[in-house]
Amino acid sequence: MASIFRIFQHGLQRTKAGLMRRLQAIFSDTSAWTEETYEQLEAALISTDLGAEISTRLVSDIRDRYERGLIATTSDVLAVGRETVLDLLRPGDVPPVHRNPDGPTVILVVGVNGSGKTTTVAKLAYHFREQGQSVLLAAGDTYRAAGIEQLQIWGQRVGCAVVAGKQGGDAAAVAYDATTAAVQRGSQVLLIDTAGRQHTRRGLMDELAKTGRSIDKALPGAPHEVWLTVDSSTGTNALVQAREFGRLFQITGLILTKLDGSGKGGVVVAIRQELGYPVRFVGLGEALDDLQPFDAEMFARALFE
Ligand SMILES: Nc1nc2c(ncn2[C@@H]2O[C@H](COP(=O)(O)OP(=O)(O)OP(=O)(O)O)[C@@H](O)[C@H]2O)c(=O)[nH]1
Ligand SMILES: [Mg+2]
Repeated sequence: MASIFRIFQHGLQRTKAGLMRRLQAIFSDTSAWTEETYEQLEAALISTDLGAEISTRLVSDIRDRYERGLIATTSDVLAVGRETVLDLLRPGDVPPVHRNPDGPTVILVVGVNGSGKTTTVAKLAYHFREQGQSVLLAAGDTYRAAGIEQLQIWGQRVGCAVVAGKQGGDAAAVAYDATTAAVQRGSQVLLIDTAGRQHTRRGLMDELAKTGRSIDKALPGAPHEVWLTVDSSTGTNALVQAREFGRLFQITGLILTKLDGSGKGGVVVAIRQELGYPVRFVGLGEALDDLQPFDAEMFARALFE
């Protein structure tokens, strides 16, 4: 298996390549750093979607160190970037995943259309199976044609049973049945897929809240974790989505999908900084083993080393 660092490096290569190209252009023929250098540097950082606030702060930190004669090269700039990003991700403050000691740990996966919920549920199933845990899946997307079938196909691939209802049926009822089934079967993890919904659609958001309540009815205290999938390429809109879903549930983690395809890996840091939600996993490709537990240090190194 490739080392975790290599996996992050690979997944972040577009973000990194874009950043390096800009940094080289800025520093290749710059003997003394000027106002223009800092402006370009800020633009380069913003292009990774680190966000304006973090980018500005990073640049002023770099400027300060340069003026005090502490740094002088591109690799010094990268080192400051790495250090700052790691600091902002606060890996030491990420609470462990809430596990239910007396039964299934129920994890509800929510997010806007196409953000990667269903494939993430499959990848998570694979992850927990690899850890030797018994996993049950729930096809809570009763809206989209083929939404149920898509999860069933994944279930077969991973070797997990899937609780499903009818298309057009009541998603909250499926979630209730699946939770009851997970208890009866003695499953260790229940992963519940949900229909994609725009955070601006009130009716659909209410239905999601109802799904949450029916899970709690089937197993008081559940869901134990609510994970929001966010497509990393959505940039700052990811912040809006996270905020809106956060009104329905206490979001306990984020899953940043499609980091491999976007040049905007910095959004991970912006969300952590603004909303405090910890990143649990990142999606670095389409294969089952392309979902990686988030590692702040590997992330910071892959971006800036
Ligand atoms: N490259 C890459 N593709 C991904 C990743 N995660 C998901 N995808 C792709 O994104 C597309 C949408 O994924 P789904 O899992 O169907 O998304 P969803 O949120 O369930 O979509 P809806 O149910 O329609 O709301 C699929 O083609 C996935 O293969 C990732 O981390 N990297
Ligand atoms: Mg889906």
